[in-house]
Amino acid sequence: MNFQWYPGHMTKAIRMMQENIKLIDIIIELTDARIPAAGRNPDIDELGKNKYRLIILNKADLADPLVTKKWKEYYESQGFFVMEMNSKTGNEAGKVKDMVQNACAEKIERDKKRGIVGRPIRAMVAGIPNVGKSTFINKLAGRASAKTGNKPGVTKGKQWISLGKNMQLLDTPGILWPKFEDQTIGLHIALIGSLNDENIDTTELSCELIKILAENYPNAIIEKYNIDRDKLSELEQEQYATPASAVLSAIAINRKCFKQGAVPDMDRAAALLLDDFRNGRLGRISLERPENY
Ligand SMILES: Nc1nc2c(ncn2[C@@H]2O[C@H](COP(=O)(O)OP(=O)(O)O)[C@@H](O)[C@H]2O)c(=O)[nH]1
Ligand SMILES: [Mg+2]
Repeated sequence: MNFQWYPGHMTKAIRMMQENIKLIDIIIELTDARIPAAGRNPDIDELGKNKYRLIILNKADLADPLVTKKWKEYYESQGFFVMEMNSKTGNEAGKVKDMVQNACAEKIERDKKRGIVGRPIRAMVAGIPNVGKSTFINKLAGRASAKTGNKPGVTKGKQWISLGKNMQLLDTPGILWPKFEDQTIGLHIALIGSLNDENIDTTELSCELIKILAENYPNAIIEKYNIDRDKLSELEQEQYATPASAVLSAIAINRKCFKQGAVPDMDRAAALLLDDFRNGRLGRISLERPENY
């Protein structure tokens, strides 16, 4: 499969970040806990090389907790401050503020020696579209101050949100467009639903998901859709069937998605499977493991 992103957006977003980055002490970078590697744009390391760094493994409620723990250790070993988070509940918002103060301790100490006391730490949130930046900012601010939704918000004037007396947050997050350095990255971003499905063959996409799950979560689909293993073997014998398409047929049968003539409707089954996966209804699943990076 082939995945692309319109490159025009990228230069504009990077320019915006280069301007804003001068104003801040720390970058709070959000990445999706299900795809912590593909969900980061590596340009941020160059952009933020003189800044304190905090990585938020967001949507941790949808990811495999054991794998998320390994990712936390992985990024910590690279010198980042790391936290896992569910921005929808925002329960960890207080902890984020504490961690920002910790991450910037050196600077706070340096300020103190110069007689500067009580100057708030300035932070910017950054991440790829749909990772949860607006939701995160709202929860940190404790009110609906940033636009949420599936499209990146409209930029207005530069505004700071005060988070107590110790911290200020730029209300416009830095949008990092994903970098499709290899097709696995594009695939993973498409699977979590952060690429527009309109231009993607979702049936093919769902077969890729089936292959990944078969390897790492072999029971997730079988259990969710009550699939009988003998029936599955039967479907695999059909003409043109592949192991993945047979699973998709079985899902169609289980969910009673049929076209005329009682033919399993693969497209509807694919849409259903992707939707169930993206909303955590197949369980907490991680698509990437630090061992492979
Ligand atoms: N399950 C879950 N969903 C989240 C989380 N954070 C954000 N979302 C959802 O992800 C979608 C995109 O969020 P948004 O804040 O608009 O992303 P942005 O494009 O980075 O600003 C929305 O539907 C949010 O409700 C999270 O931690 N867990
Ligand atoms: Mg947004």
